[in-house]
Amino acid sequence: MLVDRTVFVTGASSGIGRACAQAFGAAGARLLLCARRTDRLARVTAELDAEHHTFALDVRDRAAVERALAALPAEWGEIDVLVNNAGLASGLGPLHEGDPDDWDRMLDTNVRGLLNVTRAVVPGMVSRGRGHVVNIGSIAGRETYPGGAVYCASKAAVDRITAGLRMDLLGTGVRVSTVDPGLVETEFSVVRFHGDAERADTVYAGMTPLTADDVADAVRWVADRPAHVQVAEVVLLPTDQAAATQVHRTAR
Ligand code: NDP
Ligand code: 8X3
Repeated sequence: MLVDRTVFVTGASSGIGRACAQAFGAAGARLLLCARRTDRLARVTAELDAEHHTFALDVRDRAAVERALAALPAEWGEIDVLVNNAGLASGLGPLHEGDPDDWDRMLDTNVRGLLNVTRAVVPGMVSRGRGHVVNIGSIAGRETYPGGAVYCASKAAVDRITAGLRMDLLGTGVRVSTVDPGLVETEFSVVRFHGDAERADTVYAGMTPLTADDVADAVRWVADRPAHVQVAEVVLLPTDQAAATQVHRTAR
């Protein structure tokens, strides 16, 4: 059902977004891909055997999002599936000692960025009477953990936005889903710790995390259900994780 569908993945230069590009491409979809780092996007498309169109985009920049979507070549204008994946954590520590620039980065990307892209894409879906928005939420949107107040709040906002959008789109034929993973080993923790790869490694030490491909597989499955089936929520955890703060680790 994904053959020749146009799938737009934000944040496709790395991790889950890159894996979604590969999974949807392998399923025969046409890929619209964006991120800020175009060199990394080029590396992703070099691995793809799928029709694709890429562009540089910072989802935080509302005017740029509107311009980029309005300027798409006609053959790329009808988006069937939007994967709102672009996102990040910045910092991990007590709120009262936190850096407000970290808060802005997370809220501007994970919440405002997702809203910017959704606002630019969904009206076309409504006018065509079909479409699917798949948001990448997180276990962090369902549970708060120490040091993660703002990231968790941003993902809780994604959860509420997903539910609200589904209500707003009832009767239009447009579906809305969220895929909420637990620990996935990507560049996420390196970004969170501002490039400290050693600290990032400790997040996944002694346990087997999800891979980006595991998440992409779930996203592809969600998008590939028949038109009358709307998967509202998928929570995907590693077997070694039972809750945001409960992780089984063995010494290695
Ligand atoms: P990565 O850091 O590997 O990938 C993040 C992607 O988001 C990159 O492609 C990055 O591209 C893009 N991105 C970040 N900021 C922007 C921006 N302002 N505009 C456009 N693109 C942007 O991490 P993940 O793949 O793990 O993260 C993807 C999503 O999954 C995020 O929403 C994250 O919150 C969520 N998630 C991750 C989990 C994990 O444990 N890894 C678990 C649960 C959810 P570029 O820098 O080139 O712009
Ligand atoms: C990413 C998962 O637990 O590191 O959303 O916040 S976690």
